[in-house]
Amino acid sequence: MTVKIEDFQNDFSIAWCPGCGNFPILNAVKQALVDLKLRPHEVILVSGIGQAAKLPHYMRCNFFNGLHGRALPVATAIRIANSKAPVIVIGGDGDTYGEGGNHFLHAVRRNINITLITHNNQVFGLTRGQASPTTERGFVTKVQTHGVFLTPLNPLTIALALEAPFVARGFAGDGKHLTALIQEAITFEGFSLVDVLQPCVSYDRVHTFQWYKDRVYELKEGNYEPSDLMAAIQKSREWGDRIPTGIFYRNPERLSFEQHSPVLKDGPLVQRRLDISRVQKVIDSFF
Ligand SMILES: Cc1ncc(C[n+]2csc(CCOP(=O)(O)OP(=O)(O)O)c2C)c(N)n1
Ligand code: SF4
Ligand SMILES: [Mg+2]
Repeated sequence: MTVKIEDFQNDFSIAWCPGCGNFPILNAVKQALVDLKLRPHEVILVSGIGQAAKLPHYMRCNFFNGLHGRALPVATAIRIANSKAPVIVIGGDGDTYGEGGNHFLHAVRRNINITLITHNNQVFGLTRGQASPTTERGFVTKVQTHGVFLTPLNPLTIALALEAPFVARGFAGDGKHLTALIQEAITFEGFSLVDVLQPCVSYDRVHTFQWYKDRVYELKEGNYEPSDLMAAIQKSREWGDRIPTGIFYRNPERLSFEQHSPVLKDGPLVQRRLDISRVQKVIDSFF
C-alpha cells in the first residue's frame, strides 16, 4: 500500500503564527516519512512543551507529548521497549538544550537510536520571545533589554564533542534539503541530531528567512568529508556571514545502545511474552 502525505494529516487547527518557520519543518517531517514509506502506525513522535513541541499535535501518528525538556528520556524508554520502531523527538532550542540539556548530553553518550529534530529559533517562542540557550550575543528581548551577554550554546559542537555519530543542520527555508536530512537521520543506526534554523517571525525580526538565505550554504560531499570528527568540530563553529548546513559528521562504525545491549538481542521487548511469575519472585524476595 502506498503512503501519502494526507495519511499523516489530522484536522487539528494549527496555532502557529502565519509565516512561522515551523510550517516547513512540519511538511519536511511528513514528506520524509512518506518517502521512507513509513505508515502512521509505524512511527512514534515524542515532544515536550513549546511551539516546536506542538508539531506532533498536527500529525496523525503515534505520539507522546510530555513535560518541558523531558522528551528524550521518554523517547529512550519507548525505543528500548520497541527497539524496531523509528522514534523521533521534536523540540525547541529551549526545550532541548535548556530545560532538557542534561538529557541531551546523556542521550548522545548513550547513542540510542533516536532522531532528534530541534527547531532552533534562538528564542522561547511559546512564552513570548525571551532569550534561549542559543540566542546570539547582543540580541535584545523584552527581558534581556540590554542585549544577551551570555555565550550561546552551540548544539552541533557539543554533540560532536560527545562523538554523536550523526550530526546535521537544516534550514526551514530549504524544505527539500531538510527532508533529505531528516530521511537520512531516521534511517541512520544510532543517535542522530538535525538542528534546524527556524525563523520565529513574531519575536525575532533579525534572523528572518532572508537573513538566513543570505548566509546559508550547503556542505556537499566531494567538497566536504563528513567522516572527519575534528574537521566537523571546526566546521560547526562557523557562524556569521556564512552558515553551513548539511551533514557535518557521520560515523556508522559507532555501535548504538541497542546493538550493545544483550537484553535486546532477542528482539523488541514488546514482542516478547512477559512471565509475571519471575517479576512476582523478585517482589516476594523483599518480604
Ligand atoms: C518545567 C517548565 N519550565 C518552564 C516552562 C515554561 N515554558 C514553556 S515553553 C518554554 C520555552 C519554549 O521555547 P523553545 O523550547 O525554544 O520552543 P519554541 O516555543 O521556541 O518552539 C518555557 C520556558 C514549562 N512549561 N515547564
Ligand atoms: S511565536 Fe515564533 S515560533 Fe511561535 S508560532 Fe509564532 S513565529 Fe512561530
Ligand atoms: Mg525556541
